Amino acid sequence: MIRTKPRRADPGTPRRPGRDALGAVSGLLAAFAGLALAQLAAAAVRPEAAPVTAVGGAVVDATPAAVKEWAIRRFGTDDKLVLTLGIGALLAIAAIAAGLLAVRRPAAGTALAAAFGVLGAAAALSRPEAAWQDVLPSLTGGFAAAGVLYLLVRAIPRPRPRPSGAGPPGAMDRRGFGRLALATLALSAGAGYAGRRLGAFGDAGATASRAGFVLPPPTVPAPPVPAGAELRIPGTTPFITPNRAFYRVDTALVVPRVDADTWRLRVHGDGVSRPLTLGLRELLDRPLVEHDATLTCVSNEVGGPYAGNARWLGVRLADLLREAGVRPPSQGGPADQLVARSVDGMTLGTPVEAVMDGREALLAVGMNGEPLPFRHGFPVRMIVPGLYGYVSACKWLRELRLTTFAAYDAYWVRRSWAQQAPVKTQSRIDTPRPFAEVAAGRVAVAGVAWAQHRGIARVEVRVDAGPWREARLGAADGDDTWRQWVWLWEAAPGGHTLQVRATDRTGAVQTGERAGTLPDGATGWHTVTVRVRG
Ligand SMILES: Nc1nc2c(c(=O)[nH]1)N[C@H]1C(S)=C(S)[C@@H](COP(=O)(O)O)O[C@H]1N2
Ligand SMILES: [Mo]
Repeated sequence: MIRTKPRRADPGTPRRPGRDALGAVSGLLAAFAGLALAQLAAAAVRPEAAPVTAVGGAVVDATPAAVKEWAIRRFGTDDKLVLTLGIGALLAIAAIAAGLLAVRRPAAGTALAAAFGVLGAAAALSRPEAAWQDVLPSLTGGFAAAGVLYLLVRAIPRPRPRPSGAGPPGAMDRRGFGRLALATLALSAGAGYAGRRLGAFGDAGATASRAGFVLPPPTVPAPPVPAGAELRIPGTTPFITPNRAFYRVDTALVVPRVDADTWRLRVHGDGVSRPLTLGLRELLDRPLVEHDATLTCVSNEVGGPYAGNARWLGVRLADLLREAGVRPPSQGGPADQLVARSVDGMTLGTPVEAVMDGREALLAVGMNGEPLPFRHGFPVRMIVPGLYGYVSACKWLRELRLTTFAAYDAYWVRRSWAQQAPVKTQSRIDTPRPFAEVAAGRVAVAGVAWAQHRGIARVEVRVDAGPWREARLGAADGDDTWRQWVWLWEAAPGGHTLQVRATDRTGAVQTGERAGTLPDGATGWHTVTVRVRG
């Protein structure tokens, strides 16, 4: 019998789309298997060496400041999630491409898969603090993906022009491919799960060291927060920011989990006559100071959320530096910059003069009565009242090096941010919210204002660019914290624009000139438009 037309359901019919679809599926499965095995390997080597984390970190480091600012504005604290999802999407596209290629040229397709492993390994090696073993997760993943892709593609049913003809070795029917695909999925899921368990096991020491860390009582307690600091206006930021609600800004795609029991701090560099290496217990042999201070990020736009206020507990940094023999530049010391380095290789440069001028610059271990949360730098971070976080607030601290601003640029300075960045006076309207609709009559306009280490002397509000009206201030809790403020507005129906400005205790009025966050912090008056119902 002569068949002129193949029947539609004939499984032996040579049809490209079917093979391409299975090739794409093979590519995705191979990528999944590779990532799962890489994750497992990273749990054994170092969490930061996982391929997506390493590539993500390299992308963060290479991102121009303007793009990073855009990402922070656009995605806020979700920027890390967006980055990871973006890398995942690109990887999926590459995996499909490798699968399609492998259907046609198995050697080329598998080579492409392996090449991604090499790319990940290169990214891992380029990270600060990288060691040679950091290539292992990506290489493991790349070669596993290549192997899986090769096996899967070989199992894709071949077009067989003669139903009786034997296929090439290794070719199976569709069910064979399906079984192999399922086995790959199961093994990858197993490897991924094992990786998570192993990761938790690897973090167990750090988790236990934090759980077992009892904050010593302060030698120098802070006075209680004055009762009047909290104005209790609905819709405003609380005076003390709970740790859970405290903003987080850092470049860490995996929060470093440092074991306090093995943590060491090294102090060395120019003008250090007695270099120090201290464990946590030794550090805490010194007097402990409690101090309230507001931390703000240079990336905070006018009216933005990257500000928080906490009660910190720690060792006076100036005393520790003096112990090491350091003198500030004003007393003839050779170093004007203190470079703090974290366990994940971040560097922040702080003026030695500011740290030693008498302000409560701390190596903090406590935040609002608990050990620092991992996200906020456990076991030890720096806090220097009056300076933006990126030039002072090193989390997961591990080294303090004395040098000069002329000799060394820290991480963000190399990315076009200013070397020196004292906090600019700012004020924010928390209520009413932008574009809110409020009833006519008395409306509480309220928020916070900050000018750390200078203090807030006055806050004024104006409506529709009219005269400035003085707001009522919450009680001051020193000069290093923000102050709440409220102004009662007799709101008339219609659309209105509210603006706020603060004056610091040196008498300087917050400038209305608008400037972006780059290179040393945004300026301008927070402006909120509202509608008042008649
Ligand atoms: N190790 C490390 N420390 C860091 C950073 C970082 O990326 N890595 N970011 C800094 C910046 S820009 C700010 S604003 C503060 C934010 O501290 P928080 O996340 O505890 O609010 O941490 C600073 N310390
Ligand atoms: Mo920041």
